[in-house]
Amino acid sequence: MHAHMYCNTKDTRQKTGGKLTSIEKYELNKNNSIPLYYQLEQMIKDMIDNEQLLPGQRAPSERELAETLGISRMTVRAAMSNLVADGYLFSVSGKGTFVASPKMHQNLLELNSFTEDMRKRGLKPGARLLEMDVSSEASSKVYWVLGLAEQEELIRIYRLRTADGEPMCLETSYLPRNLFPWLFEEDLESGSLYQALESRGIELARAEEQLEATVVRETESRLLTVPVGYPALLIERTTYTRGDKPIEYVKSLYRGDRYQFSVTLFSRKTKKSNRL
Ligand code: 16G
Repeated sequence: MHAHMYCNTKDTRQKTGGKLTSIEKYELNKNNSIPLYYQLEQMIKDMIDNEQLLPGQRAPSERELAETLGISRMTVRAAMSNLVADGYLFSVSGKGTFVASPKMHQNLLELNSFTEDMRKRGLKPGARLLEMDVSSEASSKVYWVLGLAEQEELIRIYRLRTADGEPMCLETSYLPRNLFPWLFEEDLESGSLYQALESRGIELARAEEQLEATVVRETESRLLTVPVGYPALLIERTTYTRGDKPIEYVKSLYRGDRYQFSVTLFSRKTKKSNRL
Protein backbone atom coordinates (compact mmCIF):
# COMPACT_ATOMS: atom_id res chain seq x y z
CA MET A 1 0.00 0.00 0.00
CA HIS A 2 1.20 3.51 -0.72
CA ALA A 3 0.47 6.71 1.10
CA HIS A 4 1.59 9.75 -0.81
CA MET A 5 1.01 13.44 -0.96
CA TYR A 6 0.24 13.17 -4.63
CA CYS A 7 -2.00 10.19 -4.85
CA ASN A 8 -4.20 7.92 -2.89
CA THR A 9 -4.35 4.27 -3.52
CA LYS A 10 -7.65 3.14 -4.85
CA ASP A 11 -8.95 -0.37 -4.77
CA THR A 12 -10.41 -0.99 -8.17
CA ARG A 13 -10.71 -4.72 -7.73
CA GLN A 14 -14.46 -4.59 -8.04
CA LYS A 15 -14.21 -2.67 -11.29
CA THR A 16 -11.53 -4.90 -12.77
CA GLY A 17 -13.01 -8.17 -11.62
CA GLY A 18 -10.27 -8.97 -9.10
CA LYS A 19 -7.30 -7.86 -11.19
CA LEU A 20 -5.38 -4.96 -9.71
CA THR A 21 -3.06 -3.51 -12.31
CA SER A 22 -0.30 -1.20 -11.22
CA ILE A 23 -1.62 2.06 -12.66
CA GLU A 24 -5.09 1.37 -11.40
CA LYS A 25 -3.77 1.29 -7.86
CA TYR A 26 -3.00 4.98 -8.11
CA GLU A 27 -5.17 8.01 -8.11
CA LEU A 28 -3.97 11.55 -8.67
CA ASN A 29 -5.29 14.19 -6.36
CA LYS A 30 -7.03 16.74 -8.55
CA ASN A 31 -7.94 19.04 -5.69
CA ASN A 32 -4.56 19.88 -4.31
CA SER A 33 -2.19 22.56 -5.52
CA ILE A 34 0.49 20.15 -6.76
CA PRO A 35 0.32 20.12 -10.58
CA LEU A 36 -0.99 16.88 -12.05
CA TYR A 37 2.03 16.37 -14.31
CA TYR A 38 4.24 16.53 -11.22
CA GLN A 39 2.06 14.07 -9.32
CA LEU A 40 2.27 11.73 -12.29
CA GLU A 41 6.06 12.06 -12.39
CA GLN A 42 6.24 11.10 -8.72
CA MET A 43 3.87 8.21 -9.31
CA ILE A 44 6.01 6.76 -12.09
CA LYS A 45 9.23 7.25 -10.10
CA ASP A 46 7.51 5.42 -7.28
CA MET A 47 6.53 2.55 -9.55
CA ILE A 48 10.19 2.32 -10.61
CA ASP A 49 11.38 2.37 -6.98
CA ASN A 50 8.86 -0.31 -6.04
CA GLU A 51 9.91 -2.41 -9.01
CA GLN A 52 6.42 -2.37 -10.47
CA LEU A 53 8.22 -1.03 -13.52
CA LEU A 54 11.55 -2.70 -14.23
CA PRO A 55 14.55 -1.47 -16.25
CA GLY A 56 14.03 -2.17 -19.93
CA GLN A 57 10.28 -2.59 -19.49
CA ARG A 58 7.93 -0.51 -21.60
CA ALA A 59 6.34 2.33 -19.63
CA PRO A 60 2.54 2.61 -19.75
CA SER A 61 1.46 4.44 -22.89
CA GLU A 62 0.26 8.02 -22.98
CA ARG A 63 -3.26 6.87 -23.80
CA GLU A 64 -3.35 4.23 -21.09
CA LEU A 65 -2.20 6.71 -18.43
CA ALA A 66 -4.56 9.44 -19.57
CA GLU A 67 -7.57 7.12 -19.66
CA THR A 68 -6.88 5.25 -16.44
CA LEU A 69 -6.06 8.34 -14.41
CA GLY A 70 -8.66 10.59 -16.04
CA ILE A 71 -6.20 13.29 -17.06
CA SER A 72 -5.35 14.93 -20.40
CA ARG A 73 -2.77 13.46 -22.74
CA MET A 74 -0.98 16.80 -22.66
CA THR A 75 -0.44 16.41 -18.91
CA VAL A 76 0.87 12.87 -19.44
CA ARG A 77 3.19 14.09 -22.19
CA ALA A 78 4.63 16.82 -19.91
CA ALA A 79 5.33 14.28 -17.16
CA MET A 80 6.85 11.72 -19.52
CA SER A 81 9.15 14.22 -21.20
CA ASN A 82 10.41 15.40 -17.79
CA LEU A 83 11.07 11.78 -16.79
CA VAL A 84 12.99 11.25 -20.02
CA ALA A 85 15.03 14.43 -19.45
CA ASP A 86 15.80 13.33 -15.88
CA GLY A 87 16.95 9.89 -17.03
CA TYR A 88 14.20 7.75 -15.50
CA LEU A 89 12.73 6.80 -18.88
CA PHE A 90 14.10 6.77 -22.41
CA SER A 91 12.26 6.75 -25.69
CA VAL A 92 13.02 4.75 -28.78
CA SER A 93 11.46 6.31 -31.84
CA GLY A 94 8.66 4.23 -33.25
CA LYS A 95 8.84 1.80 -30.33
CA GLY A 96 7.73 3.71 -27.25
CA THR A 97 9.05 4.77 -23.88
CA PHE A 98 10.99 2.42 -21.64
CA VAL A 99 12.31 2.37 -18.09
CA ALA A 100 15.99 3.32 -17.85
CA SER A 101 18.59 1.47 -15.77
CA PRO A 102 18.95 2.88 -12.26
CA LYS A 103 21.31 5.81 -11.86
CA MET A 104 24.84 5.23 -10.64
CA HIS A 105 24.93 6.05 -6.98
CA GLN A 106 28.19 7.59 -5.85
CA ASN A 107 29.03 8.16 -2.24
CA LEU A 108 30.87 11.44 -1.93
CA LEU A 109 32.70 10.36 1.18
CA GLU A 110 34.92 7.81 -0.52
CA LEU A 111 38.02 8.60 -2.49
CA ASN A 112 37.62 6.10 -5.31
CA SER A 113 38.96 5.95 -8.80
CA PHE A 114 36.54 5.56 -11.66
CA THR A 115 37.92 2.05 -12.25
CA GLU A 116 37.32 0.95 -8.65
CA ASP A 117 33.93 2.55 -8.60
CA MET A 118 32.72 0.69 -11.68
CA ARG A 119 34.22 -2.63 -10.59
CA LYS A 120 32.37 -2.40 -7.27
CA ARG A 121 29.15 -2.19 -9.25
CA GLY A 122 30.06 -5.19 -11.35
CA LEU A 123 30.53 -3.04 -14.46
CA LYS A 124 33.48 -3.07 -16.80
CA PRO A 125 35.40 0.22 -16.51
CA GLY A 126 36.75 1.68 -19.70
CA ALA A 127 38.32 4.82 -21.09
CA ARG A 128 38.94 6.40 -24.44
CA LEU A 129 42.05 8.51 -24.30
CA LEU A 130 40.97 11.55 -26.31
CA GLU A 131 44.05 13.67 -25.70
CA MET A 132 47.17 13.48 -23.61
CA ASP A 133 49.81 16.15 -23.80
CA VAL A 134 52.16 18.46 -21.98
CA SER A 135 50.44 21.72 -21.44
CA SER A 136 51.71 25.03 -20.19
CA GLU A 137 48.51 26.87 -20.90
CA ALA A 138 46.03 25.72 -18.31
CA SER A 139 44.03 28.34 -16.43
CA SER A 140 45.78 30.06 -13.53
CA LYS A 141 43.46 28.21 -11.18
CA VAL A 142 45.07 24.86 -12.11
CA TYR A 143 48.58 26.13 -11.30
CA TRP A 144 47.39 27.76 -8.13
CA VAL A 145 45.52 24.66 -6.92
CA LEU A 146 48.53 22.44 -7.63
CA GLY A 147 50.91 24.94 -6.03
CA LEU A 148 52.90 25.40 -9.25
CA ALA A 149 54.43 28.41 -10.94
CA GLU A 150 52.74 29.27 -14.26
CA GLN A 151 55.74 28.33 -16.40
CA GLU A 152 55.83 24.78 -15.06
CA GLU A 153 54.61 21.98 -17.27
CA LEU A 154 51.48 19.99 -16.69
CA ILE A 155 50.36 16.66 -18.03
CA ARG A 156 46.84 17.00 -19.37
CA ILE A 157 44.79 13.82 -19.76
CA TYR A 158 41.42 14.07 -21.47
CA ARG A 159 39.42 10.83 -21.25
CA LEU A 160 35.93 9.61 -21.95
CA ARG A 161 35.05 7.17 -19.19
CA THR A 162 32.73 4.28 -19.90
CA ALA A 163 30.89 1.61 -17.91
CA ASP A 164 30.19 -1.58 -19.86
CA GLY A 165 30.94 0.49 -22.95
CA GLU A 166 28.38 3.19 -22.15
CA PRO A 167 29.77 6.75 -21.91
CA MET A 168 29.47 8.09 -18.36
CA CYS A 169 31.67 11.14 -18.04
CA LEU A 170 34.37 13.25 -19.62
CA GLU A 171 37.43 13.87 -17.51
CA THR A 172 40.28 16.33 -17.89
CA SER A 173 43.05 15.69 -15.37
CA TYR A 174 46.11 17.87 -14.77
CA LEU A 175 49.17 16.59 -12.96
CA PRO A 176 52.60 18.24 -12.50
CA ARG A 177 54.88 16.83 -15.18
CA ASN A 178 58.08 16.92 -13.13
CA LEU A 179 56.57 14.52 -10.58
CA PHE A 180 55.22 12.01 -13.08
CA PRO A 181 57.38 11.98 -16.21
CA TRP A 182 56.68 8.23 -16.55
CA LEU A 183 52.91 8.77 -16.95
CA PHE A 184 53.16 8.83 -20.75
CA GLU A 185 54.21 5.18 -20.70
CA GLU A 186 51.08 4.10 -18.84
CA ASP A 187 48.08 2.62 -20.54
CA LEU A 188 45.32 4.96 -19.43
CA GLU A 189 42.67 3.35 -21.64
CA SER A 190 42.45 -0.05 -20.05
CA GLY A 191 44.43 0.83 -16.91
CA SER A 192 43.77 3.11 -13.98
CA LEU A 193 45.54 6.39 -13.27
CA TYR A 194 45.20 5.94 -9.52
CA GLN A 195 46.56 2.41 -9.70
CA ALA A 196 49.52 3.65 -11.71
CA LEU A 197 50.22 6.30 -9.08
CA GLU A 198 49.86 3.84 -6.23
CA SER A 199 52.09 1.26 -7.86
CA ARG A 200 54.81 3.96 -7.86
CA GLY A 201 54.32 4.52 -4.15
CA ILE A 202 52.13 7.60 -4.37
CA GLU A 203 49.46 7.23 -1.73
CA LEU A 204 46.35 9.29 -2.24
CA ALA A 205 44.85 10.46 1.02
CA ARG A 206 42.00 12.85 0.33
CA ALA A 207 40.33 14.96 -2.29
CA GLU A 208 38.32 18.12 -2.29
CA GLU A 209 35.40 18.32 -4.63
CA GLN A 210 32.97 20.92 -5.85
CA LEU A 211 29.80 19.97 -7.69
CA GLU A 212 27.89 22.24 -10.02
CA ALA A 213 24.88 21.76 -12.26
CA THR A 214 25.45 22.44 -15.94
CA VAL A 215 24.35 21.36 -19.41
CA VAL A 216 26.06 19.34 -22.12
CA ARG A 217 27.52 21.34 -25.02
CA GLU A 218 28.05 20.24 -28.61
CA THR A 219 31.37 18.35 -28.61
CA GLU A 220 30.56 16.83 -25.25
CA SER A 221 27.14 15.80 -26.51
CA ARG A 222 28.69 13.72 -29.30
CA LEU A 223 31.08 12.01 -26.92
CA LEU A 224 28.59 11.38 -24.15
CA THR A 225 25.90 10.41 -26.69
CA VAL A 226 23.26 12.67 -25.21
CA PRO A 227 21.56 15.68 -26.80
CA VAL A 228 22.99 19.21 -26.53
CA GLY A 229 21.53 20.96 -23.51
CA TYR A 230 21.19 17.73 -21.55
CA PRO A 231 21.60 18.10 -17.77
CA ALA A 232 25.06 17.30 -16.44
CA LEU A 233 27.10 17.63 -13.29
CA LEU A 234 30.45 19.30 -13.32
CA ILE A 235 32.80 18.07 -10.63
CA GLU A 236 36.11 19.66 -9.83
CA ARG A 237 38.43 17.58 -7.75
CA THR A 238 41.83 18.29 -6.20
CA THR A 239 43.51 15.16 -4.92
CA TYR A 240 46.15 15.20 -2.18
CA THR A 241 48.79 12.69 -1.15
CA ARG A 242 49.40 11.48 2.40
CA GLY A 243 51.91 14.26 2.75
CA ASP A 244 49.08 16.67 1.83
CA LYS A 245 50.61 17.59 -1.48
CA PRO A 246 48.08 18.41 -4.23
CA ILE A 247 48.97 16.23 -7.20
CA GLU A 248 45.87 16.10 -9.37
CA TYR A 249 43.30 18.63 -10.49
CA VAL A 250 40.37 17.15 -12.44
CA LYS A 251 37.32 18.56 -14.12
CA SER A 252 34.73 15.86 -14.82
CA LEU A 253 31.47 16.22 -16.63
CA TYR A 254 29.01 13.53 -15.55
CA ARG A 255 25.80 12.70 -17.35
CA GLY A 256 23.01 14.01 -15.17
CA ASP A 257 20.69 11.23 -16.26
CA ARG A 258 23.02 8.45 -15.14
CA TYR A 259 24.42 9.75 -11.87
CA GLN A 260 23.19 10.44 -8.42
CA PHE A 261 25.53 11.58 -5.64
CA SER A 262 24.94 11.05 -1.97
CA VAL A 263 26.50 12.25 1.21
CA THR A 264 25.79 11.54 4.89
CA LEU A 265 25.40 14.61 7.04
CA PHE A 266 25.91 14.61 10.79
CA SER A 267 24.42 17.07 13.21
CA ARG A 268 27.01 19.08 15.14
CA LYS A 269 25.38 17.78 18.29
CA THR A 270 25.98 14.12 17.36
CA LYS A 271 29.55 14.21 18.58
CA LYS A 272 28.63 15.71 21.92
CA SER A 273 25.80 13.38 22.81
CA ASN A 274 24.90 9.81 22.14
CA ARG A 275 21.30 10.20 23.29
CA LEU A 276 18.55 9.15 20.92
C1 16G B 1 37.61 9.54 -10.74
C2 16G B 1 38.02 10.91 -10.26
C3 16G B 1 39.17 11.48 -11.01
C4 16G B 1 40.31 10.48 -11.16
C5 16G B 1 39.79 9.18 -11.73
C6 16G B 1 40.89 8.13 -11.77
C7 16G B 1 35.86 11.97 -9.64
C8 16G B 1 35.00 13.17 -9.76
N1 16G B 1 36.97 11.90 -10.37
O1 16G B 1 36.91 9.60 -11.93
O2 16G B 1 39.65 12.57 -10.27
O3 16G B 1 41.29 10.98 -12.01
O4 16G B 1 38.74 8.69 -10.92
O5 16G B 1 40.34 7.01 -12.39
O6 16G B 1 35.54 11.10 -8.88
P1 16G B 1 41.18 5.77 -12.88
O7 16G B 1 42.10 5.41 -11.77
O8 16G B 1 40.17 4.76 -13.19
O9 16G B 1 41.96 6.21 -14.10
